[in-house]
Amino acid sequence: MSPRRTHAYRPLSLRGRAWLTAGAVVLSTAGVVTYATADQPAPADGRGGAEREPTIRTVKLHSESGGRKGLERRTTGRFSAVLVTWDDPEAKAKGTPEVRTRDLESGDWSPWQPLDTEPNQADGAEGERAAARGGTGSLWTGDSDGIEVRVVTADGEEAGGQPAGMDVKLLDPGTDPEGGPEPAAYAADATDPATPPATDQGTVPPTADEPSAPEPTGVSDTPATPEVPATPESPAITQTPPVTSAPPSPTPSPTSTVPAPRPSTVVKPPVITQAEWGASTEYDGTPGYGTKIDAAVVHHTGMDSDNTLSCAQSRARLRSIQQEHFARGYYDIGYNFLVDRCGQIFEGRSGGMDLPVTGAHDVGFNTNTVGISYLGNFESARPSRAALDAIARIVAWKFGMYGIDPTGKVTLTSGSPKGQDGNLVEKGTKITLPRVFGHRDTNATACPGKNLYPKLSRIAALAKTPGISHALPTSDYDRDGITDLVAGVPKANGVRVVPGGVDGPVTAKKATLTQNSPGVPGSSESGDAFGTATAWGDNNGDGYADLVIGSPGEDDTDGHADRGSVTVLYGPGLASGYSYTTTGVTATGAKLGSAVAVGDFNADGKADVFSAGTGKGGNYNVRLRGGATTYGTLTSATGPVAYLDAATGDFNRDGYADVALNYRDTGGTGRVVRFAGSASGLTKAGVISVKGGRSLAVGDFNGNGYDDLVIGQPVAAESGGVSGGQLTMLFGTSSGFTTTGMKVIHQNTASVPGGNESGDALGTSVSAGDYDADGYTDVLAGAPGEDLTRDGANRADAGNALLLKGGSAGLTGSGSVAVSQDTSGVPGSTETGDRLGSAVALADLSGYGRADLTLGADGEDGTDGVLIHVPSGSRGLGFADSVLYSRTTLGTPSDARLGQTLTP
Ligand SMILES: [Ca+2]
Ligand SMILES: [Ca+2]
Ligand SMILES: [Ca+2]
Ligand SMILES: [Ca+2]
Repeated sequence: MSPRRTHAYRPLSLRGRAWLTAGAVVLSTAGVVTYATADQPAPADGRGGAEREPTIRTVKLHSESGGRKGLERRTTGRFSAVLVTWDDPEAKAKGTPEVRTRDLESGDWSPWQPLDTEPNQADGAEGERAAARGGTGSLWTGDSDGIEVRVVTADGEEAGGQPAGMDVKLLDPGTDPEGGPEPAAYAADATDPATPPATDQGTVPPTADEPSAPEPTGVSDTPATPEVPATPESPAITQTPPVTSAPPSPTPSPTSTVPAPRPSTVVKPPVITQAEWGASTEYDGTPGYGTKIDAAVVHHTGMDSDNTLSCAQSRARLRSIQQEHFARGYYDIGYNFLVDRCGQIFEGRSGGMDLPVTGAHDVGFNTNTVGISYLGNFESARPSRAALDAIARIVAWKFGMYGIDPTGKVTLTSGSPKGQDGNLVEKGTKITLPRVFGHRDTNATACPGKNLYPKLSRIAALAKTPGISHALPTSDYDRDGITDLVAGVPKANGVRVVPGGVDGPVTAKKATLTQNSPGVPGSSESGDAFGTATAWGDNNGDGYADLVIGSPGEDDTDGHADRGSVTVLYGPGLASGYSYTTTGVTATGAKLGSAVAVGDFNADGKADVFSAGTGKGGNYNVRLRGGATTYGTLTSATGPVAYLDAATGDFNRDGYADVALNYRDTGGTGRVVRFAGSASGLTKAGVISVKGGRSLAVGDFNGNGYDDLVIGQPVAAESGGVSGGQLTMLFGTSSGFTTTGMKVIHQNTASVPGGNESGDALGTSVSAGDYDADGYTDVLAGAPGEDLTRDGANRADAGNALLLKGGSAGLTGSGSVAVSQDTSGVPGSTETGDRLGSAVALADLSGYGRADLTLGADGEDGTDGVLIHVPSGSRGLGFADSVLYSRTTLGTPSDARLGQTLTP
């Protein structure tokens, strides 16, 4: 084993910011205040440090000759977002207000960043009140303690003639609220009391229900409220502008009458409430209500800096947007809902998520619409699949209260004059629009951005699918916005859970789960193979990912050896849940839990569990939430099949999650069987015409909204194809998979690094994720049998992995990258038998929207095994920031073959 690094690192998305470095000059002149920086830096994710209340500081800009306005560099209190405001709402800044800020941690000054003017979008009385001041939108700066402001023309000259009363508001969103639900008490799931006779396929009714997770508790009803801190003595510091009274509203006329909530035909998606994201409840007014919901208006926040946030920072960003909206005179945050790229949904404006609360997001059209904003600038960024799905779920739930067709059209009447704050439609004039439209359809704005706007029809179509009530896929058990890593160590009957973090997986918070862990059902016995297969999904519908773990070597208490079992552990505690075993097939040797997958097959809002076993010709078990089980065999053979792997997605885009299952039949041929979700559950749809292999992954490789399948086929004798292994990609369609446009990729494919050699075993492992945030799912595939030459010597089975890019034509060889321990920056070096690529995961473990590479090498360090994490950031793959997790790092036993299995 060669030298390795286990240093901490920061992802490229942070490191890559090309901040100009300059001395932290603090200018102090008469009447100008420099702030003391007494605040202690806290972690970037706002957790774990000292609690801080949200605060807003206002600093007046200086008047300079010729009516120029600005602010010299100065040290300030801590803030994370800024906006510039001025007295006359009708006035416009001459040119563009720009800021530079000093990073709290590094002390580096940022380059100049523009602030976009954002017209007030409120109507009626709120509009009158909000019209008291002009201003820009808020810019997320990251944790900062210094500011410099200027207003410049396009050629960079400071511009004169600026509006009176210009100031900059420094927004400190404070820390995330503490608290979360207590782990559910463990209760064992009842075993099916009457096992039906063994048949090829069958169903059993639900037995005892799974224990349900508690409602979130411990969340304060009165979270931290924004306060203006004790201000240094200076006339330059003022409080947020006082609330002014507003005259009665003209049309449209939201009322203060609170309507009765209406039930929806669609299950409510998991929403992070105002209390959970730490909203202020010091509202500046009382939002009114419409009478119904007619349409959804989709927005983006439009700031490039929002594209650089981790989803772990979304809660803080929401608090800063609420602070901005307060500062601009709104009653509360203007949007009704917000989403982020990870698919987290946040409650926006208060007043009742299930009511037609009038927002402040689209002047003239705030009444009887729901405003949904996606954090980010989608003029530049590409929307994520998770976010589009989340928006569709909100639309469907809200529309389901009123029986509205999301793909229909609606005629709306403008309630504010044309030209007011960008409104395009004269007051009283009717306009016919899609039920899901963009802000730019009614306002002179680019919002929701050129990359999101074309997706609105897809959002509407998704919202209309019969399976729209589906649980949102999640791999985030602690609900901090970041996918969490799981490494199965079945030889040691355990799994390691390493939570994601803004700087990558947080090994200090790693957890070891075995059947002897508190709250985990069963007990650990030699040969259980607990951890052979693992999958994330939200089984109890509380928004926290739950972990499903297969133990194919588990014996039952009646003496059936290797019957196998499946354990479900609820997030965030992973210390409660239930387990179950086979139904309906011969018990001994069934080995249930050889493969598992989690998806909402019947789209009731709670994810269900699919599992399969190798025994008895292969068998499967579909357990819907609530316990109803269907089961069957894979083949008519009596001997064992091999190499099970399951993956889930929505191949026909009907909203119901589907499953693909790989096995090698008793004749030695690889097969893939497709299962289709529907309102009644998951049913076996048949073996597909393309041969199987040893691994499967699902993603939307061509970005058309249908999930596609990639089959890893490492062994020619099982799959056909080339001797060194290959990948076969099939497109999903409205009727399932099609071989039309099917792609086969191997190391002799054009643009793919390396060359095909017998025994490379490319496709032993595959995983799907979007590593470059272009909206197309990419694939990471392991070739643990790849021999590599280092220092003139052949290193047999050193192993490597291939990263293949998705695009409008799906996966091709174009742009593919090979990664091994000889890649510059990757820890260690290639050695005989390392088997890098024994398992792979392509998952965003830092929340920046780019999937990182996690590679298992189960033959490294003898048979101890290791994991290697290669982050992906805005500058590309961060090989130099790769980290190796050894047996010592993760606390696995020796010879346990860490790196044998990874989730997803
Ligand atoms: Ca997480
Ligand atoms: Ca859950
Ligand atoms: Ca489906
Ligand atoms: Ca991609």
